[in-house]
Amino acid sequence: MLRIWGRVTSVNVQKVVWCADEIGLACERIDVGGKFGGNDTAAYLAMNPNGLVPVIEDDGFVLYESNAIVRYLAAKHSADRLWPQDLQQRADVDRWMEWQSTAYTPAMWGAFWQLIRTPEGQRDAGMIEGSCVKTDKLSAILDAHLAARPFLCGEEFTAADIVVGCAAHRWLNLPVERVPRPHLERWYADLKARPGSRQVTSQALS
Ligand SMILES: N[C@@H](CCC(=O)N[C@@H](CS)C(=O)NCC(=O)O)C(=O)O
Repeated sequence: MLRIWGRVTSVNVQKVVWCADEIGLACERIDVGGKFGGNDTAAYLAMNPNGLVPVIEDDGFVLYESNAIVRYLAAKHSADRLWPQDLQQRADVDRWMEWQSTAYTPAMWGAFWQLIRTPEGQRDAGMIEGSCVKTDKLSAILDAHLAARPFLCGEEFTAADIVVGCAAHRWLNLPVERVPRPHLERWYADLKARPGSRQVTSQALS
């Protein structure tokens, strides 16, 4: 059975949990990281020397890096759906996955860290503001893109919707004033209605 190490409050663990649920894969998840600790033991570092979550083990194969894990699971179990076989369609999915990990999630990190993980009174208002401005600019790109299609890569839900969806869950639930982005909000509501997303989209930010 697939094993996932990582606390489900981590956005990177959420991607893997959601992907496994979309596929309908039975898995065991072990709480590691954050308040659970356990990611600095020799055994854990042997699986991921970075000491970060998530890590998976699948029939003896160990893998870390959340987007690599999502690609692996999607290619193995859902090559017709989550990870398209057509080269250009797959590159489109891959592009949005890169965008999530290199642009969207890093942009919102400051606001998330300050508002959710930093006690009130110690928060850096400038960092929150800067992070929100950057994230809104990127959200405007998503919004315009989603105005023309139901999912990120067209008519079908793919792995791109999972990883960008996890980031959008974080952004749309931060206690900040956001510019209304109706297409982004419609897409997120559609994702939220999917049974596969529930372990993620029902989570309060923490
Ligand atoms: N690029 C890595 C980043 C992993 C990462 O930064 N994980 C964070 C949680 S989101 C972590 O392990 N933090 C330490 C902890 O939870 O104790 C990935 O996508 O898997």
